Amino acid sequence: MMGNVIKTSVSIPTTIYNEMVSLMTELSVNNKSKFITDAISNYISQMKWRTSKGKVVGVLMLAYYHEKTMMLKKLMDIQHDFIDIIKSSIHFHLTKELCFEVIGVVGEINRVKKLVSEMSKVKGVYKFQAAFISLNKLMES
Ligand code: NI
Repeated sequence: MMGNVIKTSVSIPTTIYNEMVSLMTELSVNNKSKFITDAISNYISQMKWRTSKGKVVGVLMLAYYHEKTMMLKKLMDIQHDFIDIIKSSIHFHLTKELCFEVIGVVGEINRVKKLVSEMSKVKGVYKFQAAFISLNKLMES
């Protein structure tokens, strides 16, 4: 049960709205307000680390086609530039062409933001996602 609620009005692109409705149908979810609340809540926790201070810990996930050699070199160069905060990485060969990589990162927020920004600028990466949490918060709880 939700506590105090606020009624608000937002504009959503039709394509996103339709995707939401079909996902709700697939998942047998009827409560649109709860669905949107959960989505916003997830997004907030996904983005919150960017406002934290001190150290953050998390992973970068990338999917890419390894035949794009220029992109691959750029990805490697960036990782070598950030060896001070990159702790580990795992590479999965998904298909003959497609690779999936998870890069483990621990470091000062500004340094991590710089890495995420550099990585996200690399053209030709099929999927890129960053998931981080504040190390301070983690140690408090
Ligand atoms: Ni591979």
